[in-house]
Amino acid sequence: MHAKGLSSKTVLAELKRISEKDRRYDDGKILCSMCTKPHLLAEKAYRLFLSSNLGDPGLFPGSAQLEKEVIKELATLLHGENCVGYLVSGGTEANLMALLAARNMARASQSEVVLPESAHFSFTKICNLLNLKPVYAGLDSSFRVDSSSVEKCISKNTVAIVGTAGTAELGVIDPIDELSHIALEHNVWLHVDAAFGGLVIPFLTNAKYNFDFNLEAVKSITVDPHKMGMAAIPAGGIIFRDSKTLDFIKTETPYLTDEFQYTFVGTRIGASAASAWAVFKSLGMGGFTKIVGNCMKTTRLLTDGLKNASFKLVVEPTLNIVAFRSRQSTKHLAEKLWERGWFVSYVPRYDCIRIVVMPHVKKRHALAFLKDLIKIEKL
Ligand code: 0PR
Repeated sequence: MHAKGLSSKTVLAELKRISEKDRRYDDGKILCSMCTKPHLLAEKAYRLFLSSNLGDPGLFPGSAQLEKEVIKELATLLHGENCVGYLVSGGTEANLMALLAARNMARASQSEVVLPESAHFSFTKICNLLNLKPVYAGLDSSFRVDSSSVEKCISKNTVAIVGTAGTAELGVIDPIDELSHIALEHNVWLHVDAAFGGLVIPFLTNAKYNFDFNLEAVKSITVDPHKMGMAAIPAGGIIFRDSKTLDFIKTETPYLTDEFQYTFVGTRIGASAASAWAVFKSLGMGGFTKIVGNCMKTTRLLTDGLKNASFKLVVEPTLNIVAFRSRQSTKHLAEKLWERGWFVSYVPRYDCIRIVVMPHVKKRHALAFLKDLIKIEKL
């Protein structure tokens, strides 16, 4: 640290210079991210609530109200009108809180969780933290979890089954209705990781999927405003069907303004709640439907372009995620794309390039990408 502080002008100039090293969503070249440029109102709302802390809600009742209202919006969207929940740091913490509740409620001696092979890597961290044994179920030919494999994985130690509504790598939706039957039959907790899909699937106009609290066995859902919700980071969401389950995750907070906390993170930014609240109010169902519709249109434009250029899709996209392979080395192609400023993911599990068509990826970016891709592949 400097002995004497620098002037604001110097500090800001330095920050500006360093910030230029970061990639910008506006360039339309970040194709590997599930986050996007926050909605303009999200940014403004964030600034208004910058110093509020949801970890001590007695001091910030306004922010606490916003959190409640955002959770209510999310729960209603997912057909869980009487559900409860919290805004957390992201999908990882949301999944953690769900499995913590399931594990503590079941009280098995050696707890196991049945996970699709395609589950997000956050579950590896969570199993490690909660001392849960992951038991992996296989996928079917369309990369959805195979429900007969899930059923075979269940034992007397199973505390939860997880299904994903919008997998991170391919955007596939597991057959949550089938998982719900299995969970009911075996009386185990069903958690749905809809971190990404939870704010996409309800707005699809030409396909309907049953994946939420409409299904009786679904006890908890992860749904993240900081992904397709266009809220500022960090804004994850965990929703529980039943308020009684909160007893299994509560921690006493002896000297704070609230008696208990129900999240892993203690000090939580109230600005996240304000930013999600602003987006929901400003866009409404109509606004989200339009944004998701545009993402899906761009997704189709990309898939058609890829097919015309003889690239092979791993699977037809369900959501706004495209996965494809090159005729030569896909990994090498991904590296060449990065060198030329196209930021794509290479997914080793499927030996494919993944593109997430977030709202910042416009039609013109997709067309420019296709043009460059065809050139780059020939190099
Ligand atoms: N569940 C699913 C289905 C996810 O896709 C993700 C994150 C998580 C849980 C975990 O969420 P948090 O990262 O909020 O804890 N999916 C993205 C991914 O792994 C996260 C991401 C976002 C990665 C932006 C890169 C990036 O630039 O692809």
